[in-house]
Amino acid sequence: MGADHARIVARDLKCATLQVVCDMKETRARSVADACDAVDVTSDPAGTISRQDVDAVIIATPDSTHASLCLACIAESKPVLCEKPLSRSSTDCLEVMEAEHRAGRQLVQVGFMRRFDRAYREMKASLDSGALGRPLIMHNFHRNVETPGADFTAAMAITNSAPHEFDVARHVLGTEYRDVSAFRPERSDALVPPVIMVLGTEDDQLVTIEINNNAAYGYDIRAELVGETGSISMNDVAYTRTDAGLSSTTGYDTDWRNRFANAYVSQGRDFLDFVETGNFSLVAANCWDGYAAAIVAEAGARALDSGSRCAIRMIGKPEVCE
Ligand code: ISE
Repeated sequence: MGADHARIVARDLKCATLQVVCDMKETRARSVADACDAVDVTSDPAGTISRQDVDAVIIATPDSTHASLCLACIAESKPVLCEKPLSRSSTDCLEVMEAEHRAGRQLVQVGFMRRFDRAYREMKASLDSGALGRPLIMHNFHRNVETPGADFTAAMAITNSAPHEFDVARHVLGTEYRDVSAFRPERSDALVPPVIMVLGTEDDQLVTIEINNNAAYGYDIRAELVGETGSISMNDVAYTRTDAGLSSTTGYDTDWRNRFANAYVSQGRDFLDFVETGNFSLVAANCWDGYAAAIVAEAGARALDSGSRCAIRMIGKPEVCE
């Protein structure tokens, strides 16, 4: 993802300069920097964040490093776009939120880019227009071709993949969650088996989420919002259909980077605008949203382990996060 964000800065954010590419493997940083005409390369994240020639930071490192790097950006008063999740730990998310509050200004944008995807934006607009009546249920399917590597654990279906749905469903519905139940098909012997979650919201709605990190056939994201008088669902986003040999076929993306390419660029443009003007995006996710996703993921993991419905208890929403 770091390489993808570098490409977006270099190719799509014309008012930005890709100043430094930082990676623990300097050779990898160099290859990305050469491909994106970055000014410099390093393997020192703290030094990069504090550089005078760096105005803003994009974090796309492993999940476990996100919170500490955000804290370093806040300490240097550098606006930061942090890839999701802000942290898998809700406590760490609160630490970042409190540090940002002490800094006296908003600095952290969290990379829940689905909010920028046209399908979810049309869903939210349709709901907000009243066309569907009061929302009752939102169904979500999140299917990856296969897990990205051996370090992707079964729990990460909930703590790494599902935060996208936790966030975008509460963003579209405009509510918070009250409880979660989680189930896994005992038949699956995959190292990261599918998970089904059913969440209740504070507005008495239901959100269903299927996460399948080893769907095999393609990268397939689906959503349907069901209201009292209508429903709106996400169409396939294939740009072409091939008709041949008595059949008609459309293809799937291999992963999220193509499927949400436009959303990543829109997210980056809103971040750049935030850096330049200090006006935080009306669409993007903030620290509170990062905390909300983490607290739901923690409850989802508990629900899966316990086999029972788990309450989701969040702190009161600080005024500054409204
Ligand atoms: C990955 O980290 C992402 O953010 C992708 O959008 C998601 O589809 C995938 O399941 C996650 O592992």
